[in-house]
Formats: sequence, structure tokens, C-alpha cells
Amino acid sequence: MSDFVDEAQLNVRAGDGGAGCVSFRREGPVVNGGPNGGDGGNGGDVWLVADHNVASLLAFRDHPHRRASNGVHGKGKDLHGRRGESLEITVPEGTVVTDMYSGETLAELYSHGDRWMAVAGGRGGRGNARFLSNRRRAPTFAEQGEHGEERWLRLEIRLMADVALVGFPNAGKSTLISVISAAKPKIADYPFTTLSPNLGVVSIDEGTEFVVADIPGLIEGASEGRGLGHRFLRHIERARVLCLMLDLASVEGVSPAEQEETLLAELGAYRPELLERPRLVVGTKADAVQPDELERLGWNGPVVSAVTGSGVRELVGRMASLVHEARSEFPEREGVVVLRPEATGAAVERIDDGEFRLVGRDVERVVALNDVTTPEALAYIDERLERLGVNRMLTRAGVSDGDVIWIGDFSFEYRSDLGGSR
Ligand SMILES: Nc1nc2c(ncn2[C@@H]2O[C@H](COP(=O)(O)OP(=O)(O)OP(=O)(O)O)[C@@H](O)[C@H]2O)c(=O)[nH]1
Ligand SMILES: [Mg+2]
Repeated sequence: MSDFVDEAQLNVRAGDGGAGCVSFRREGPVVNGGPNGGDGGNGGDVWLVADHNVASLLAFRDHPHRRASNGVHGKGKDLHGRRGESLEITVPEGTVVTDMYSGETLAELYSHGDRWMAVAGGRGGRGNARFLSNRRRAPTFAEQGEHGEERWLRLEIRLMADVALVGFPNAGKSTLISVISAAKPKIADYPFTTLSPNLGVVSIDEGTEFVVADIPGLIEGASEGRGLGHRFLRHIERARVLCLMLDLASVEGVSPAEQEETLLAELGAYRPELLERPRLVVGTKADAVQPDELERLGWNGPVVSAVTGSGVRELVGRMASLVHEARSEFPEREGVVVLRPEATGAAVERIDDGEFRLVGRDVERVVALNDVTTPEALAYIDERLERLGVNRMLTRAGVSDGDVIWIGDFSFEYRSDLGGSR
């Protein structure tokens, strides 16, 4: 498990759309025939897919850039370009995807098969055959393909456990999980033995199962980044129930009450809601302390010994009933959350005195023609912008005659009497 990588950065780029083609029929008896330029194919999309065969995000460390293929350009004779192949990137179950820059949560891929489209391929450009109309008998322009989207993502695995074992290093968390489940983590008599979380399934009887996570030890200051616990605090976030494990045989002599206080303070500092989570508290290594010592330690809560097995059944029973309650309260997992505001339409941005920029997928597409110098192309642009309501938007934005309007690399002078474009 030394290569357990639980966060990664990923750059995804969808394929570009192929360009539409400008072409006219010429063969045989047809001279000066109609337009027959085919459309470009759409670019491939990039998808993230949860897969239970993938255990870590290690693969992204060396290969953070992934891209889908481009669409093929259209050709004459109404030949449309093939669409670019989409790319599916497999990620472990429990991967949470956020925007690297805004930190916004984009998707949560919980279980095998959950899919999320990270970036959409650019649309293929339309060939000139598509621009044929009564007024435009010989369109000499076609659309360029749209660029595929590109973005930086942050991936993070958040384990989904029913119960998280939370305690100081060396408190006996790994030993307990090895006793109550089939998990076989490393156990040793020194702190920070566990460097990455372990999951184990506890089966009580047929049909009653729950998942326990053994989280690396927390120390004071973990919520500010001390020790190793800090990176793992977020795994605790997902657990329905917390089980605080207090070391009764602590060599450093930190009393159970002090351990509990520190653990709760760290959890609360990291995320106050964690303190609302249903929780159990148990003293560990009961076999190593005499009853009179317990009194001296001031501990009168439940105790457990993973070595002799005393108290284990009771603890597992209490875990099961809290898990049961928590599950019936929130029976549904949230499923795949997809928040992807569609960047379509149009907006006006003021860039300077007398200079404005129109942005948005739709307006930008209007001017993405292979040739914007022909009268037909200009007439087409005019017509489309009008239909998108651009004139009204410009008026509302306070644009006046003579101002320069930019769309992509294309610019024109605003003239209200001419409906805006020129
Ligand atoms: N006597 C006794 N020793 C125990 C018991 N449980 C664990 N130990 C010992 O305590 C030491 C630490 O146990 P681990 O299970 O590795 O502790 P941990 O909480 O996982 O520690 P980290 O991974 O470092 O956070 C080991 O030497 C265990 O053998 C117990 O019930 N009784
Ligand atoms: Mg451990």
C-alpha cells in the first residue's frame, strides 16, 4: 500500500471539432453545381468512470495530461468527417472531482460504473452545404470546428466507510480492524505504522455488513497539518459513525480523557459537523491495564481488548446499531453529483472606452467561419447575431454608434441603424 495516492491533478482536453468544408458540385454534366461541403466530425469527449479495479490515483502522477481525439474535417461530395473517439479515464470508487482553480465540486463518483463527462468535445463545423438558402445560393463559407474544452481537475479519493476508527497513533486501530474484519494491515509497536487508510468489511450475520476504515493516527495539530493524520481527516468526513479509540496503555501517559479531548478538538477544527456525527468511544488494550489502574486513569467507559477479544463483540454490536440508525436516516447515497453550468448564450463585457467584447459559446460560434470576408458570410453573421438577441444586449450594455465590438478575433463597428453589425 505504499503507493496509495489519494489525490492527484489531472488536465483533460476534449477533441476539437473537425472543420466544415467549402465545396461545389462539378463532376460530369453538373457545372457550377450546388454546395456539397460536408460537416466536420465532433471532437471526442473525456469521461471519468469509477472502476473498482482501480485502487489509487497513482497513474495520474506521471501522466496528468489526457486528451480525446479530434473530429475529422468534412470533405467535398457531402462527406462528413468522422467523430473523434471519446476517452474514458478510470478512477477509483469514491473519487471526488473538483475544479482545480475554483475548488468547486464537479462530480462524485461513488460506485463502479458511475460516469461523468469532464469535458465535451468541440462541435464539428458545418460544411457550406448547410448554409444554402433561397437568398444564399452559393455559400462560400463553412464553419470551423469548435475547440474541445480543456480544464484542470483535482481528484481526491474519499473513502466511504460506515465506521471510521479514530485515535492517537499506536492506539490499536489496525489491530482492531484485523480482528473484526478480513483486513490485514501492518501492526507494530510504534506510532504511525499505518500510513494510508485500510478498509475492512465486518459481517455480523447474513445481510448485516458494514465497512470500517482504519485511519492513520491523529495527533494534536493534525487539523493544521501536523503528523500524518491531516491528509486523512477528509476520509473521516465520509464515515457515518466515528469510533474514538483511546489508548488505555499509552506509554506517553496521556490519559483517555485527554486523548478524547484532543481528538474531538482536531475533528471539530477540521470540520465542525464531525462533532455531530454519531460516535462511540472505547478504551483499548484492556488486557494491559488492571482494574485499579482504570480507576486511576479515570476511565469508566467501555473497554476492549483486541488481544484477548474481550469487549469486541459488544463493540461490534454497538457499531452495527449506530450504522443501522444512520443508514435509515440517510438511506440514499447522493449518487453522482454533476454541476456543470452550460457556457452557452452570450454576454457583453466592456473592455475599454468604446470597446466591448461579446462572449459565449453561441456568439463565438457565429463568427467561427472559415472566411468572414465574403458578403454572404457577413449577411449570415448579421442574421444569426440578430437572432441571438445581441442587439438588445448591446443597447442595454450602453454601446453607442462607432464603438468597436469584438467576438473572438472578429471585430466590427456598431451602427444602431444597421442593426448592429458590419
Ligand atoms: N496488549 C495489547 N496490545 C495491543 C492491543 N491492540 C493493539 N496492541 C498493540 O499496540 C501496538 C499498536 O497497535 P496498532 O494496531 O498498530 O495501532 P494503530 O492505532 O493502528 O497505530 P498507528 O497505525 O501507528 O496509528 C501494537 O504493538 C499492538 O500489538 C490490545 O488490545 N492489547
Ligand atoms: Mg495502524
